[in-house]
Amino acid sequence: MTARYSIFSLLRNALSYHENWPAAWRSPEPKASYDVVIVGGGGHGLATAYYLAKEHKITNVAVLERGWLGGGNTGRNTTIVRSNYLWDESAALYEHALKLWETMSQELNYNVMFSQRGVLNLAHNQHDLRELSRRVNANRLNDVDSELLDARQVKEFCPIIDLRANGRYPVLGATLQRRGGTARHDAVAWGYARAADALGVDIIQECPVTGFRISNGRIQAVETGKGAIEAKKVALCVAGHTSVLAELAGFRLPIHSVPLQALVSEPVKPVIDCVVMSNAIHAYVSQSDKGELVIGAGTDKFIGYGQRGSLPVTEETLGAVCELFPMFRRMRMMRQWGGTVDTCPDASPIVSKTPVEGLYVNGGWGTGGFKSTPGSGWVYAHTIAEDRPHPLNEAFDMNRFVTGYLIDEHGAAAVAH
Ligand code: FAD
Ligand code: PYC
Repeated sequence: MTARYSIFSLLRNALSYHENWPAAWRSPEPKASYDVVIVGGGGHGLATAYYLAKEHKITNVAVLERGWLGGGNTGRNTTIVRSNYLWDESAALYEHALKLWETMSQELNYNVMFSQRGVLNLAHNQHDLRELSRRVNANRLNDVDSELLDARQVKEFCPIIDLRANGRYPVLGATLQRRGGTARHDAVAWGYARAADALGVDIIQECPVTGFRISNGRIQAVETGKGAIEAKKVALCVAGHTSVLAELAGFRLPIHSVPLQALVSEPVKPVIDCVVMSNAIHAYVSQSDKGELVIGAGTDKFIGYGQRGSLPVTEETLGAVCELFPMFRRMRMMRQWGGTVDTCPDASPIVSKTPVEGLYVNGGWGTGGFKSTPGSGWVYAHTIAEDRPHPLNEAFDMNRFVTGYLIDEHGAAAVAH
C-alpha cells in the first residue's frame, strides 16, 4: 500500500468527511487522437486498457464510457466466478481468467474481495446428473478442479438446502468447483481503472460513441458526444450493445440482447457460505459480505434494452428458491435490477478481429462474462496489440458462425440463453 493510501490518509479523510479524498483516476478531456480507443468502460474494457499498457506498453489509450464506469453489467451482476466449462477452448480461457483472479488484488493493489468459497451446480434429475458428470470428467481432463457430489455430500457442504425441495426440484447431486466463488464487482472496475490510469490511460466518462469513420475498409476515428476522436485502432467492449455498435460500423453479428435480472434481500447473519446455482430453476444464490442474499434469476424471453426484468421471472425464481431453501421464506427482498446481456447462438463469446481493419470486437459473453473479466482483457489486449488473436481466443473468432465451428456452452453457461 502506498503512502497515499496509508492508514493515516484513511483516518485523515474520515475526519474531514472524505472531502479531500484524492480521485482514484484522472478525468481528462479527450485528446484529438489515440493509438487505441476502447469503447465501453465496464470491467472488460478497463481490463483491456490495463493489459494493453502493462503487457504491451501501449499507453496512448482512451477508454470511452457513455455513462459511468461499471454502470453496465459489471456493476449489475451476481459476481459468480468459476471456470468449469465443458469444451477445451472455453475451459482454457475461463481457467486462465480464474488464475488471474487469484492474484488480482495484489496485481492491482486494490482489494476486489475475491472469495473462493466454492460453487455448487445442482442436479435435479438423472439427465442433470449425467450432464454434470460429463462436465466434471471434461474439466478434470483440462486440469480444472471439479468434483461430483452425491445428495448427502451436497447437504454436508450446504446444510440449509432442502434436498426434497418440495418434491418439485429434488436435489440428486451437484458439481462443486472449490476454487470458484465471488468478488466485489464494482471494485474490479475501479481497481482496473486506477491501475490503467496510473499507466497513462485516459478514462473518459459520459462520452457515448455514436458512429465510426471508416475509409478504404480501415477505421479512422470514432464520433462521440465530445466530438470526433481519431484512432489507429478501436476496440468494442460494449456488452448489451455489441450488435448495435457493429451495425454502426457496417457489419452484422449473430447476437441478440435480452434482460437479465437479480435481486438482494435484507441483510442477515451468515447463513450460506458457498454459491449455489441451479440451471433447471434458473436461480443462483450467495450471501454478500454485508449479509444480503444475492439472488439471480433467468433471462426474459424477449429482446430488450431496458435495464430491468419482468415480474413473472422474479416470481418464478423466488418460488423455486424458497423450495430449495425453506428458511428464506420470510425474508424481505430489498432491491431488484436488471442488465442487458448479449448472447450468441452457442452461448460462447466473440473476441475477434472484424471485417473493418483496425476494429476489434469483444462481446456476446451473455449471462457469464463477469468471471472472464481479467482473462478477456488479457487476450483482447494481445489481439489488439498484435493484430491477431492469442491462442486462447483463436476459437472465439466471429467467423465460427460461418465455418460452423461453434463452441456450445449452453450447459455450462448457467442461466438459459
Ligand atoms: P459492461 O460492464 O456492460 O460494460 C459495457 C459498457 O459499455 C457499459 O458501461 C456501457 O455503458 C458502455 N457502452 C455501451 N454502449 C456504449 C457507447 N455507444 N459508447 C460508449 N460506451 C458504451 N457473469 C458472471 O460471470 N457471473 C455472474 O454471476 C453474472 N451474473 C449476472 C447477473 C446479471 C443480472 C447480469 C445482467 C449479468 C450477469 N453476468 C454474470 C454477466 C456479466 O455481468 C457480463 O457478461 C459482464 O459484466 C460484461 O462485462 P463488460 O465489461 O463487457 O460489460
Ligand atoms: O456464469 O456463473 C455464471 C452466472 C451465474 C449467474 C449468472 N451467470
